Parts: sequence; structure tokens; C-alpha cells
Amino acid sequence: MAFTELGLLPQYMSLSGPNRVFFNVHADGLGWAIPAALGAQLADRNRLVISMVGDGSYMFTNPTACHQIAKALELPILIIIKNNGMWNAVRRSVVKAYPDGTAAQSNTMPLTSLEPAPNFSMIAQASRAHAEQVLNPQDLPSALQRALRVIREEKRQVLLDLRVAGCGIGSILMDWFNIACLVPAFYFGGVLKGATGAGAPIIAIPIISLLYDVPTAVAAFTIPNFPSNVWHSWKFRSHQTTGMFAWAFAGFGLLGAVVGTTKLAYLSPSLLSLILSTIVVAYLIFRRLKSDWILPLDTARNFGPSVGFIGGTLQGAAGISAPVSITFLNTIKLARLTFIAVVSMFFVNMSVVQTTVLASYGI
Ligand SMILES: Cc1ncc(C[n+]2csc(CCOP(=O)(O)OP(=O)(O)O)c2C)c(N)n1
Repeated sequence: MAFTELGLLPQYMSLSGPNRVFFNVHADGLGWAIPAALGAQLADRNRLVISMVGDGSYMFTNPTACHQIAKALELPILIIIKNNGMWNAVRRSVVKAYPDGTAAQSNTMPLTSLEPAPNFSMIAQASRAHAEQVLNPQDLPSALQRALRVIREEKRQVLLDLRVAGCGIGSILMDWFNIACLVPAFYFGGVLKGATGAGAPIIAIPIISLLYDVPTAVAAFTIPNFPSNVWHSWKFRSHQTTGMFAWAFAGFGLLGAVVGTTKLAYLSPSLLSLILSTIVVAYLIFRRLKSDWILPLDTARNFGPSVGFIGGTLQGAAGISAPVSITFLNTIKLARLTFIAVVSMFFVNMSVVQTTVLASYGI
């Protein structure tokens, strides 16, 4: 006889008569399946009574009271916890209701994790239960055999805590997978930056935002961005342009970054992803079609502040300013080292704004 909350699949069971499986109504209160199993065991002490619950449902049961009464009345029920380390039903409902919402887009949905997992076996053992954690599927048959032996021969309650997919171990593997993808993202971004003086974000930000989200990608990238650009600005300072051009470009970029970074904190994740992908695609198309534009430096000086401001806004909101900033500098046809000096000064300003504003928003 089985009592279950959320997720028992009768089609995988051979049921040979009535009164074998009992579900509670899904909209009902969690915490029913173990007390119900205790009542059934009390009614028929010779029957095998199993209670199957999720880890969240188990906590709703008031387990200490249940194990205590199982011991006090010698009710040898078998409790099986399907432990996925989270309130998955809650996560699923949120994703269905708000597929584009902040919670659905985040890598770890807030308030759904049950990690760090409590040691449920110890709760059961406190009332003399036989309790085991089962970490690998191949260990399950032997754990079930031991459970049946204890129930039949010792007349003791048993708890099996089964770690199943979606639990912390799975998310740890996911983290390692993400890290494995981040290494080439940063590496190739860095190679491009080292070779050309710019362009790292155009490789790294889209990859990071696919694994996490746009704000995380932008915030993560400000960290390597700052020292590399300070280093380039300093190293190539003697190649800097004359007059106020670089200062105006970078200064208005800084103002734009304040505006853009504020947008990053407030715009919806899907809109930010759309902006990011549009920027990348527009940049690639523009580079393909208009690679031969030339703008004399003296004319460019007039546009420096406004282009810097727009570039800064894009940098702040999406982490990528290249379509505006780099394209603009490319059309001036600066010498390579002068280009690096100007663009690095621009990015130093961006990074200062981004790190301080993002930190103040807690991103
Ligand atoms: C008393 C009560 N509170 C809240 C709910 C809403 N609710 C339905 S399923 C669920 C999460 C169950 O988590 P778990 O048992 O770990 O199973 P999972 O969803 O992870 O498979 C919650 C909180 C409920 N049904 N009953």
C-alpha cells in the first residue's frame, strides 16, 4: 500500500487490486502522506505500507512527530524521499506563469532551493529508524532489500533518502559545465583584446549571458576589463591623441555608462537579451558592409562627446559598446597604438562606473 504526494507514476507499478495507491489532491496540503501511512499501518500491521514524498513535502510533514509516533506505536512504515534539493513544483509553476520573468531567467531560482540539504536520515535515526541515503541508482535495489528485511524482521520504520536529478549534485555539475565554457570565452576575448586593443566583450559577453543572464555577464566582465584597460592606457599613454579628443570621448562615455548601467538594473532580462543580440548582429552586418568609411580626426573631434555618450550607454546596458565606439574609432584610422590608447582610456572610465553602479544595485 503506497501513500504519495506529487509524482508517483502508477504506470510503472503492477497493481493487483484495490486500495493499493493513495494520492492527496494536488491543491491539497503537503505533509499528508506520512501521517496517512501511519494510520494505514495502524489499521493493518502486517501490510507493507510505503510513503513516498519529495524532500520539501517531507519537511511539511512535521517529521520528528511522525518518526516519534512510528517508534512509539511500533509502526514499521517505509518512507522514501525523492530528494531533488528543491521545491521543484514551485519552480515549475513560476516558469510556466512568468517564462520571461527574472526568476525564470536566473540560473538559480530564488527561494526554490533546499540546499544545503538537511540530513534527513539523522531526523529518522533520532527515533531509532533504520535510515540510509542512496546516492547512486545502482545502490537502490540492495537498499530496498535491506529496508524490507528491517521492516519484516525487526518491525522497525525505515527511511530511504534518494538523491535524484535536479539536486545539488546536478547543479554542481552544471556549475562546472558553465566554468568549462567560461574559460574559452574569457581566453579568446583576451586574445582579441591583446591583439587589437579591443573587442573582448563582443566574444565573451554573449557567451556568458547565454550561461547566466545579461546583468551577470556585464558585471562579470567589468572585473577583467578594468585592470587590462588601465594597463593598456598607461603603457600606450605616449601615443595618446593630442588635445581633448580622448578625454571628451571617454568623459561622455562615462556619463553614458551611468545611464546605461541604470537601465541594466531595471530593464527586463528578455529585453536586455534582445538589445544584446541586436547590437552584435548590427555590428557584424555593419563591419561587413561599411569597412571602408574614413573620418578625419579633426571632424571626428566634433562627434567625440556624442558618440562616446551613446557607446557608454550601450556598454552600461549590454556590456558591449564596440558597434558604436570601435566603429567610430576605426573610421578615424588612428595608428594602432593610438587607437589602443584612446579605446583603453574609454574603457577605464566605463569600468569605474560599471563596478561602482552595479555594486550599489547589488548586481
Ligand atoms: C501546505 C502546503 N503548502 C504549500 C503547498 C504548495 N506546494 C505544492 S508542491 C510544493 C513543493 C513540493 O516540494 P517537494 O516535495 O520537494 O517536491 P518537488 O516539487 O521538488 O518534486 C509546494 C510548496 C502545498 N501544496 N501545501
